[in-house]
Amino acid sequence: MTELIVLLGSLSSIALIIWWFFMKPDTEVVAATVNGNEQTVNIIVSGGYTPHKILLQKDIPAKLIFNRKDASSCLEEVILPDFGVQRKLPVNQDLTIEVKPDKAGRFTYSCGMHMFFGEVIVK
Ligand SMILES: [Cu+2]
Repeated sequence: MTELIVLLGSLSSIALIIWWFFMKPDTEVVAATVNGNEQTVNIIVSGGYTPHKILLQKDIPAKLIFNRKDASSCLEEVILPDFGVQRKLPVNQDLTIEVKPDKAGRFTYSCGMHMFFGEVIVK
């Protein structure tokens, strides 16, 4: 019986992974607005992150302005591990997270439970 539960559990995880990587609609990359030596981008947090992928210019300090519309506790925290950021997001308020994109690459960020993901692309 336990084996059956474990098997069903693994099958549903596999199904979730397949859905996540191959079937989830991919949103477009949104570039931050550069203004002098600063770039900003607004991210709406509601059932995930919109835009889902953010493009930042390398070596320009960036302000990621998160506005959480979703009161579910799942999205109350955002983690950007590559930038050493872990912050609580207030509901219906802008919260600015400042990062220094000094390395080119693709960096994943997520909610505190690693359920919703977004991506910061630095070029
Ligand atoms: Cu979550």
